[in-house]
Amino acid sequence: MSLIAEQRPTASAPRPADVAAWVDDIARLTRPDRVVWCTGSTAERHDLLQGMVETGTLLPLNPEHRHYSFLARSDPDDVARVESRTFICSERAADAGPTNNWADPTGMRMTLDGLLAGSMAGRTLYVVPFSMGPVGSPLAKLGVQVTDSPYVVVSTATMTRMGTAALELIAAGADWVRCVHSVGAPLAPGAEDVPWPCNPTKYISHFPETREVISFGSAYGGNAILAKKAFALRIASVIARDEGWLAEHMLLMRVTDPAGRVAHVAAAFPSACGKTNFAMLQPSLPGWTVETIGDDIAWLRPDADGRLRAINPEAGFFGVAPGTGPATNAAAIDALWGNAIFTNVALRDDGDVWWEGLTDEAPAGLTDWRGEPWDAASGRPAAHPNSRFTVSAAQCPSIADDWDDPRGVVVDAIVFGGRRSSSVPLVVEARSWEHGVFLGATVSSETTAAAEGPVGRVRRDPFAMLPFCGYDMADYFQHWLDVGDSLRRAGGTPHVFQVNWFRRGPAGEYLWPGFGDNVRVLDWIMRRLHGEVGAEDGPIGLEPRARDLDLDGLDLPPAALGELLAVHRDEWEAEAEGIAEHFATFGGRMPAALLDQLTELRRRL
Ligand code: GTP
Ligand code: SPV
Ligand code: MN
Repeated sequence: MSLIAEQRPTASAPRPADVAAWVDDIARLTRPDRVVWCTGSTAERHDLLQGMVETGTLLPLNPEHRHYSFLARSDPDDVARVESRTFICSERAADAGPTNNWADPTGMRMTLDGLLAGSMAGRTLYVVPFSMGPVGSPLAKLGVQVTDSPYVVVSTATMTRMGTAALELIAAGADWVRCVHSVGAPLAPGAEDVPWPCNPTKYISHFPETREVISFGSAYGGNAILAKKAFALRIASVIARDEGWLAEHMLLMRVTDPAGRVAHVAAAFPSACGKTNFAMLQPSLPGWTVETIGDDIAWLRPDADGRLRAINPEAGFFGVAPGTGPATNAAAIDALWGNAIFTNVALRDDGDVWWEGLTDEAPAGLTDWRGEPWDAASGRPAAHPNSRFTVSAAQCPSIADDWDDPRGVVVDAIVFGGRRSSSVPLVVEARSWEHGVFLGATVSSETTAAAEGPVGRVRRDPFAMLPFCGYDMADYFQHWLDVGDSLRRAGGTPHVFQVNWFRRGPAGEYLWPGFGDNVRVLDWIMRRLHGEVGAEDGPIGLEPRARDLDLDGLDLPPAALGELLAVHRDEWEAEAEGIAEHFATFGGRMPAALLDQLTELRRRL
């Protein structure tokens, strides 16, 4: 018998009345067999992991290869975020904007009440309190998730500061975000459970005015670990709008050059487009260091001195496994030595994990992510393209010593990137904050396996926030402009850059080596911050002169370099057309400053 059933909250843990009343309401609706308040203790995590091994949700890996780590195989129909089932239920449809699925909050609550009625029968309802950001930091926010998934509990324990400390702050009167999650798979008495309970009907619903999230039917990633995208981006972006800060889909890093100069960089790339890799970059240029602060989400807020300060609200990494290997991301590989949960990767016959890109050759005797013997000739990947690892940030060798400093770091540069085979050059700098906001508002990228749907289609993904902005995207653009105004009044705005590691040559090959060599772009950025290099004022921004890039030791044919930096007029006329169509979808809410930027782009072309 599982130890879970015997677990009881310690007598000292607070039970804030408002949380308790909310939990009671949900328990009355969902009818779990028991309610457990999580404390965040190691013993609690251990019991949950053991319980999941007993039910078959987790497979323990061979401890000789991977200390205290586990493999989860999801339902094959529950493998990524489902944007088509993600709803912003603002009181007015217009406030969700044209990029979100809006649903009437009253109707949605009725639908969800119907689905949640009895949905936790036979299961445990876990009460999971957490802090996004260092506990007690002025930049942090609190939340409580109730969930019937122990996998979500242990994932949240890794991804956030989960436990009693958060509850103590709530008991002392701090605001908190309500997150309700059910996999939607009630168990009849005596019925046998499946390893990955979920429901074909899925809803990930957000109520921005009341700061609530209700998610039904999925246990995967951002659909279920509600602290992450649902709270720290969708709800937080609304709170940030109201409070004058920014909740962003950004990595956060500290870069130090050979002269010892330090810069903090926040960079937005769409899902599975290289944030984790960039955040943990191992520089190929001597004398440089990159320290990781965050790999997916950053909260940025003007401080009392008018500087933009940022924290990573998370405490762990939920990283894309495929493509992560010793050559591309050694820091992530080292972080995964133990205490990790892998979801939908392949299993080796020696009890370790494997995925495409971990080694050049697939080992013999693999079991694929579905649990079937893998046949290389099948043409199917052994690991699901959106398979992930969940591991504590503190385990990452490149993590900054002070990554959890409650004061955060002052951001010097903001970078926007996307996955584009053509058109977008390696790097350009924005001429102004307004131009920087234009670069953010026009980010485009080929879609990846991080969300349901076709992969490789170019779409506009403004600020890499298309699936994550909790309100009207045009209002969000205006908010970025407003934050810039307040920073400027106080002294200055960060420099803004646009990058693209993914431009391809005639044979479809990547022109830029990427990964550790992306430090060469950081080098240019650093010298721009210090006013040491000039730039060409080109049609799309301030372009590097080839001679200013440090390409020492790089085997880059001149033609490839030329194409990496090229701005082709015909391609950009088409881009401008695409941007005009993109902006037109926002109608009258589109800020004039950005329409002016588009006019300026066309004039320069
Ligand atoms: P989410 O967690 O989904 O938000 O994604 P992410 O942006 O953190 O993605 P991640 O860093 O895990 O990137 C995943 C993919 O990008 C992998 O397939 C990597 O191999 C690829 N990638 C990352 N950096 C580079 C690069 O510099 N060049 C190239 N060509 N590919 C890269
Ligand atoms: C993303 O899709 O951008 C992720 C993974 O970071 S998830 O948490 O599932 O949203
Ligand atoms: Mn992400």
